[in-house]
Amino acid sequence: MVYKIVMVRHGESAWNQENRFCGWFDADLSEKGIQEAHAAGKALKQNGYKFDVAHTSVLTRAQHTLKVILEEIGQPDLPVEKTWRLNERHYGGLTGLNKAETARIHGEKQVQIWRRSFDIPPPPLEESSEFYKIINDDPRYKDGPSKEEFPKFESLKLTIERTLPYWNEVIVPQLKNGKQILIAAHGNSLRGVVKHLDQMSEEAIMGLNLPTGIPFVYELDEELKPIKSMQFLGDEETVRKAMEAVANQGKAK
Ligand code: DG2
Repeated sequence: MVYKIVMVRHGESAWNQENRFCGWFDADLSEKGIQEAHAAGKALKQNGYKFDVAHTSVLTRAQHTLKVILEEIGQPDLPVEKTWRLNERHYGGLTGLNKAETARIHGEKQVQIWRRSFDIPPPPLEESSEFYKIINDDPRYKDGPSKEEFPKFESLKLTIERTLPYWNEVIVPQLKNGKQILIAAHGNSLRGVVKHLDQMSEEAIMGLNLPTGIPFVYELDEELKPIKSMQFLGDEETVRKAMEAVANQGKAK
C-alpha cells in the first residue's frame, strides 16, 4: 500500500506582498494570492485529485486558499479540520516588520538566522506591541493553545514540536485508513512536516524555501517513509524561481 498526501502553502498574502513578517497575524490573501489559489486548484483538477478530508490552520490566508482550491476541484463541501497546530510559526517581536528593512538594520545574516535557523527564535512579542492583544485575545484561540502554552515567539524547532503531535495523532491515522488528504498551511509549518518526512538535517532544512500556492505531493510507503518526496504540480523552472524569490525576501535590496 502506498499512501499519497498533498500539501500546499497558501497563496501570496497581503503581508507577503508587503514583505512583512506575518507569523500569527491574520493577513488575508492578496489579489495575486487568490489567483495562485485558483491556479493551485486547477493544477489539482487537471491531475485528477479528489480528497476525503482537508486540514488547515486557523489563519485566514490558509483557509481562503483551501476554499478556492476546493471550489476549483468541485469539492466545496469537503470536511475541513482547522487547527492552530498548523499555524505559521509565531514570528514574535518581528511580527509586522518589513523583512528587507530589518536586514538593513540588523544585517542580512541576522535576518537569515531569524528566518531559517533551526532553533534560534526571533525576539518575543512584547505586551506593548500593537499586535499583542490582536493575536493573544483572538477568540479563534479559545480551544488552544492555553494561556500557559501560548507562544510569544517560535523557532522552527518549537513549531515542529506543536505541529508533529497533530501530524501523528490526527493525520497519520487518517492516512492509514486510506483517506485522501489535502493540507493547506504555511511556509514554516509545512517546512516542519517536510523535515520530519524526509528526515532532513537541521542544516538541510535551512535551505528549503516553500513557494506560495504550488501544491506538492508525497508518496509514502507502509512505514510512511517517502517513496517520492515533494513533487510539485508545476514546471521546474517556475518552482525554482518562486523558491528563490522567497529566499530573497530577507535581502536588504
Ligand atoms: C511567512 C513566512 O509565513 O515567512 O510569517 O512572514 O507562509 O504564512 O506567508 P506564511 C511569514 P519566512 O519564514 O519565509 O520569512
